[in-house]
Amino acid sequence: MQLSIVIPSFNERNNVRAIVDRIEGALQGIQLAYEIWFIDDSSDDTPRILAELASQNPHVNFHHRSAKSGLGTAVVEGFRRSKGEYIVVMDADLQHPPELIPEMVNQLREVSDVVIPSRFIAGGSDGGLNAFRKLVSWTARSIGRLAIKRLRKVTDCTGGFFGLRRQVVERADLNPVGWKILIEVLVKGSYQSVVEIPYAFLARNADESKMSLTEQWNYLRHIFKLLWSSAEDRRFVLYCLVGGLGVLVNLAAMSVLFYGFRIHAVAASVLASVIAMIHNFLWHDRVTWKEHRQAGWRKTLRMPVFVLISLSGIAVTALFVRLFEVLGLWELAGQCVGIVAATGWTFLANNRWTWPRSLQEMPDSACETGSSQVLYHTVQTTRERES
Ligand SMILES: Nc1nc2c(ncn2[C@@H]2O[C@H](COP(=O)(O)OP(=O)(O)O)[C@@H](O)[C@H]2O)c(=O)[nH]1
Ligand SMILES: [Mg+2]
Repeated sequence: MQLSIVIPSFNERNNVRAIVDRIEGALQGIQLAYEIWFIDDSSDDTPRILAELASQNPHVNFHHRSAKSGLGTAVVEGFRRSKGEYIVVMDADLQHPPELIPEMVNQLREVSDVVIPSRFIAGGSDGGLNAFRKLVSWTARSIGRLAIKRLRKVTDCTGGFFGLRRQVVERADLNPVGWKILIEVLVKGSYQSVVEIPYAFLARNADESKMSLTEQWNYLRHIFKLLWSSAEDRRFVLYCLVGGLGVLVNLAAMSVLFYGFRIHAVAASVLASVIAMIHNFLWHDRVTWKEHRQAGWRKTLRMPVFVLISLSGIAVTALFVRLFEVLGLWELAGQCVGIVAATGWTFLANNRWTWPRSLQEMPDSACETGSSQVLYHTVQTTRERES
């Protein structure tokens, strides 16, 4: 079997026939052995229609699960049951055009391990959503791309339309929370290249969207779970937590020194900052960058380098305050922006110079044992290429 098309379905009685017809039309005349797998959780008569379709059409298979166990696990079940060398995952409601499948298979055959039709590259569009859902979708994508390195270069990581070579997921322990199976595949799969091709996401063909607030919540849980399972992605969150804790330590130390020991305010302030800096250093050394252990002379450099970088962070913050002052803006806002910028800068600098990866280091987690260098690229539409 060359191609398996996996379709999760829930109460899509008015769509399943149409999507099979469209897929058959799209693959007509192409020499390709393929199967269609519906993984269905419906509570209406969709399973009856699927059984009918399967009896009439040898390409169609379906598995009905008695409980509504979620879109993500339905796709994993589809991976398990299907046999194709290439897999395409798509929704049942025709928001994902089956006419793109031949191009996706071409990409998988000749170019890339993973192919993602994208609404957000030149030639693509997401006309299928109203303004509110576009905003929600943009926010969700941005959170995912900010939090997780492997999603950063993918413009459409939250859509349910993608293709892959089977070996990408063959050995991956997929355990998605909720709907966004693609982010699970991108984080846990083994692949060397991802290509995005443009497409127009259209309005639903029939029946209703099953998206809900619970699913948005599940998405955040999923992102957090993936982020926490990767030392590399977890690091920035830990860095911010330690920094926040450091502020509390700073204030507590200042209170004790100034009110308790009656030390001069300026001296107490400087001492409190030094104590906080040491506190932060120890946490970062033992927890935040614990995988980046150094040996020999490199080890003794950590503390002075950390102090220098912390001082440069103070300078960055002050620079922003000065900039806001010059522009006639509120200085306190400048301080806030400065703190954000300094946090980003000092994190990157510490990652690079205080705790650089040592050569003997083990991969950070199981998630990172796959390909470390992934090639990302996009292609233009056929129309654009011809013109
Ligand atoms: N098997 C299964 N499929 C589901 C479930 N929830 C949604 N789906 C299917 O997942 C696809 C995407 O859902 P849809 O309602 O179109 O979401 P939207 O496009 O984000 O509005 C459709 O094919 C649904 O039928 C579920 O719990 N189980
Ligand atoms: Mg849909």
